[in-house]
Amino acid sequence: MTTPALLPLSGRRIPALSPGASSFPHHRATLRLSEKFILLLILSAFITLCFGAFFFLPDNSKHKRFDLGLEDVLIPHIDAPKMGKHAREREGAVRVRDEKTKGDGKPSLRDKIRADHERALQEAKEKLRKSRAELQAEIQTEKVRVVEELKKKEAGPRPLPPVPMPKVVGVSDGEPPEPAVKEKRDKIREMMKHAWDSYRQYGWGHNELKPLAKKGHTTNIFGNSQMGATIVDALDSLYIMGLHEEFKDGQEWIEQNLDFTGVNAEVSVFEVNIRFIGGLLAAYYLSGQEVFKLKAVQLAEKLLPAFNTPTGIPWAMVNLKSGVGRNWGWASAGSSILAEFGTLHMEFVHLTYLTGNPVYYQKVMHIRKLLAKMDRPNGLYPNYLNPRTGRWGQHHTSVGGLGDSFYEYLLKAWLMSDKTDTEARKTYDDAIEAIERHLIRKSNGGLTFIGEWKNGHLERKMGHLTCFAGGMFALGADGSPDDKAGHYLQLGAEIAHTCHESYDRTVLKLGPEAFKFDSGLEAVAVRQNEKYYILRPEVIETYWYMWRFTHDPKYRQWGWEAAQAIDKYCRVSGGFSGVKDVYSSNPTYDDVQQSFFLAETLKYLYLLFSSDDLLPLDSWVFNTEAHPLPVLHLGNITLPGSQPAQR
Ligand code: DMJ
Repeated sequence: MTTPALLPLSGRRIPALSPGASSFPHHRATLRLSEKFILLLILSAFITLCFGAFFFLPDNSKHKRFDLGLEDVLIPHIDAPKMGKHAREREGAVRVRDEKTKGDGKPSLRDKIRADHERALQEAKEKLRKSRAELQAEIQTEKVRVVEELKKKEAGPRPLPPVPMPKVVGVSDGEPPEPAVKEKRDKIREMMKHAWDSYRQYGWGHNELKPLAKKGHTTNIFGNSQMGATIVDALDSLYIMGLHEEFKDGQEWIEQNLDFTGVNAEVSVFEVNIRFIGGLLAAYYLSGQEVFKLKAVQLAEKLLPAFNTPTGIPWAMVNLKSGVGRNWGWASAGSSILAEFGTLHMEFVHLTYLTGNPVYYQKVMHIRKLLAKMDRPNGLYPNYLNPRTGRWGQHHTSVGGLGDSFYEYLLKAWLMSDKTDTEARKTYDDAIEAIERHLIRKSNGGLTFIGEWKNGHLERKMGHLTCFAGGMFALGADGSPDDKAGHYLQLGAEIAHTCHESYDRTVLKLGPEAFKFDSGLEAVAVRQNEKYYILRPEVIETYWYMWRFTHDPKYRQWGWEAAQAIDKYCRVSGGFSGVKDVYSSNPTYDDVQQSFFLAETLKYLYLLFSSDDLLPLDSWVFNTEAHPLPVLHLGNITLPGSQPAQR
């Protein structure tokens, strides 16, 4: 090894040494006095320096450069000048924030960071005390954990706990014995195929179809995203109609494309619940295919942030990605809508049943409890409730839009629990009693109608949406208080009749969106913007329930009239479209094939011409989008988070 030339101590250059030679000149064994003195001086200066450093430099754990954050603590050997740009910027930022938090009584950011640093230093010291073997074992365990986590991520979501499949009966067939009825049923099946095939061809993957433009249709209720709403909504109809190829196609699309991770869309909680979660759960129960259950649960998780409000009443809309919720701008005083937050119970109870996660059940029970505590003007539920204050908004009560399915779900919660949820039944009975007293009237021409309560007076107008109530009254007749079953069945029949009149008094034999009972008018629309028909199901839904409970042939007759009118006036080469004026013999189209046309309208028509053993009503309860969910015999099941059922 070559030793570098020594620097002259006295100004005289010492000759360079040859390789292998000692570093000291051999001709002189001792140092001169002056040289000794200089060496001593250097040595004493060095000792003083070390001594000073030991006593006077700040404690390591308090050193400024440790105020940078955890990663700096974990690499404490990095000197400040070697810090990266970001670390330096962060150091500055921390200092500024520290200044801001000083003197407010709370532990300063600096204290918190210091505590973190000390903990990390302690951990580091402990690590250093460990033997090499122990450290290697720890590293190995950590490696295994990371690999496991990666595997889990690749394998997708955690499998759900196995739960017994509730009794599922009558999921197919239902062929009617009479050939004439079978012929009608076949026609409905053909209409379903036309609607589906057209969507398959022109709108596949979009939420809905524009049957005239022959392209996909997006709506704001699904955040203008492409979530395949028609596929999910139509699945169970396809299944019960025996359209198995189509069902398989839909299932494949769902398996490959229905993924909510990272979907940056602000969706309606209500619509996603009734169409997507309801549709997926029904498809799962009918077909037994796990994928539908998994997708329903994944989506439900994304809706949960909507409940993060001061009262627990959910926002109307939630962004699936950020979880940020808000209400419709048009809703009274920033309110949530009764028919929206009140139409979650059926699906959420099933979600808790299938996942073992009590959160869904708790969310809907919390809503129920909160409502039970509130004063109700005249015993009526206003349509608007502010989720921040927990106060009612405008006093507007309706059994149609904004209110409708809240009442429906009270009754169906009771039915779905195998009639054990008596609290729901009682709430339904009380609500219906108030509705009958304040909203239901007979017109001069003898038509029973359900009006709307607006700021202290009754508006004598009924919506197409309200027509579902005929079916609801019939469904709730059995089990009504004071043995009023006959009364409610009769009320259902009267509403069915009125709604049929609203169809029969038009040119197209299709019902308008809203109709009046005022100034000599009976069951007809007045305003131009109430004359449209958008393939809605409610009137046919009521015909079907009435048929099941009475077997009066007029309901099949009325249903057939409606089916023929739809086929004649709404059918186009690219599917089915809504029409803008049911009183015009030359109607224009709205160019939308609604997903509920496949989920509800065609399903109820098909069931109307099927035998009663297809989806029998003692085993199935239809959600508000006509997705059948099986009765959960809660007498035998205790939902996590619930009390055992009382009979
Ligand atoms: C459907 O989406 C549901 O029935 C909902 O409850 C209200 N109405 C539409 C169809 O008209």
